[in-house]
Amino acid sequence: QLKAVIFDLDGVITDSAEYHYLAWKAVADELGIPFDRSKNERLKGISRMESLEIVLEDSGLHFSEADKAALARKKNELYLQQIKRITPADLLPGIGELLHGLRERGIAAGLASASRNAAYILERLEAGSWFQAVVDPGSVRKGKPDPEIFLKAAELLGVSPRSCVGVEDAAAGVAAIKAAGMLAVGIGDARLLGAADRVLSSTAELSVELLLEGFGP
Ligand code: G16
Ligand code: MG
Repeated sequence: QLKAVIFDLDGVITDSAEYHYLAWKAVADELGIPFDRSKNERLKGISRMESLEIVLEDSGLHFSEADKAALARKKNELYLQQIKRITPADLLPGIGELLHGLRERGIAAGLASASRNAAYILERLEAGSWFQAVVDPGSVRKGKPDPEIFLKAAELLGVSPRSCVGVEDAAAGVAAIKAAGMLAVGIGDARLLGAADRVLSSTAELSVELLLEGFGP
């Protein structure tokens, strides 16, 4: 029986994944490092500092820890400039209706975002009250693709991972959901999210009925 749906934030609840890309792109451009959308794909769901390592790999550039911290801070400042403009109209298509439908049926909603800005984004979207549990990424030892953040969300909601569906736009996130023993719905390119039980090209295709399908009659 479906008891909870655990959502990723960036790229699922709102399109902040695009803002992460733009901010990393600006940092990479300034350093003269090649960075494109295919490389950006690898940063999705990955923590800020791990993302920086991926941006810097193969650049031949070496930075001290203090310089790396400054680059990560710069990226976050650029990112914050973008996300402060988020309004409730920036919920991705179908997400508001889905959260509504879940509540009507007594199915819980949880948030498993690697972003330290997740609470602020939920506030901007005025969507915080729809989630019965929001995992603090600072409390998670291993990031996606480790299942820890999804398991933590299930634990906070008091449900078994077997009765959860996870929704993700990143390959690392889908891997985390599967490793947690949950059903995975991927949003995006099926070639990148093939490990998911179901891949949808857009959040607009999400519905309570579709999520219930994975649990049989
Ligand atoms: C998100 C993004 C990642 C980002 C990470 C950390 O995770 O997908 O690209 O690097 O959060 O974000 P921040 O720098 O805001 O702490 P998710 O799990 O919501 O997709
Ligand atoms: Mg994401």
